[in-house]
Amino acid sequence: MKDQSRHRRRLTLEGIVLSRYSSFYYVQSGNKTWECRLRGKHRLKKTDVIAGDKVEFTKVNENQGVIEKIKPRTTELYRPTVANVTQLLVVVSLKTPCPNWTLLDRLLVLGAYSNLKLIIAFNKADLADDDSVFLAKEYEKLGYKIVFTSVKEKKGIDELQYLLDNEITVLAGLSGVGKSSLINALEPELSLKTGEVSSKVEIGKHTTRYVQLLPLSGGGLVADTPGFSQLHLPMELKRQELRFLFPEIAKLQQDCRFSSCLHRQEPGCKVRENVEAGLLPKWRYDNYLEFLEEIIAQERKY
Ligand SMILES: Nc1nc2c(ncn2[C@@H]2O[C@H](COP(=O)(O)OP(=O)(O)O)[C@@H](O)[C@H]2O)c(=O)[nH]1
Ligand SMILES: [Mg+2]
Ligand SMILES: [Zn+2]
Repeated sequence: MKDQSRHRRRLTLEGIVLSRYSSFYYVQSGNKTWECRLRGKHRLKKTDVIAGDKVEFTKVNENQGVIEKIKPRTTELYRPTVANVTQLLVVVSLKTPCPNWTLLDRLLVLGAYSNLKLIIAFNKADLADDDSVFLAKEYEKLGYKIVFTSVKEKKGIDELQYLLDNEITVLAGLSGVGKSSLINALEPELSLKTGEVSSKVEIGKHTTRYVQLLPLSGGGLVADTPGFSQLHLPMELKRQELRFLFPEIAKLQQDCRFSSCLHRQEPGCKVRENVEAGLLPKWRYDNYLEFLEEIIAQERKY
């Protein structure tokens, strides 16, 4: 009798999983982080719950709880493994390291394919030269949300903050572009390690295991892992789908003579016409063709 009434008074809360360590899950709810375990051995498996999951948990004491239920996910990313991600923030440095435009386009394609909102932060604006700023601005014309930032001169940080509010954001970009510095500028208490500049893309097996979502004061969460660790295009991506992942190409789709136009050598291709007339950036089109060949080669293999 006594037990039952205690059971009835048990408080159920809702929260979001920030990280897992061994069999503990750190769940953010009501401005604090709860250390939770999973209910019973048979109902939920350890790997059923991932960072970003929205969960219901019952309170055990002021700091601990038991996860009872996972809510349906809106999105599910692998590498890094995060649920309910809403947007991808690609960080590009305008100098040291110099922008890699093909890598940027690849990341934008991957993000669009995962149905994520896309933001490009052009960082180290304090070091930028006119050429790279010019190219960066082209991305705005193409329809992307861009923001120029400088951690050094504290520029663009407020704007970035605003864009991350109430979103679950994963970061992507070369090592040394300033991802950790930007997160620190947004949330100084986090004091992430920064410093290394190299030309490597941050890839690593460990990134899949220890995903950690960092809470921002504006209610947003960011994955401290460098977003997409896999840079080859998804196996499932079909050659006919790629054209819809480049906004400027997608826009012209109906204007080509053939609705199936892949914008290579087809007659009456408006995309190629626009590129030749200088109305669309050539490097984007070249990257489109490069990715297209990659997909076609991939299709042939299987
Ligand atoms: N001049 C300048 N340097 C920056 C800026 N942002 C970051 N850095 C420097 O770039 C280096 C790499 O930064 P870090 O945040 O570790 O890059 P991450 O590898 O992408 O996380 C560090 O030495 C930073 O101090 C910036 O806006 N301007
Ligand atoms: Mg870093
Ligand atoms: Zn075409």
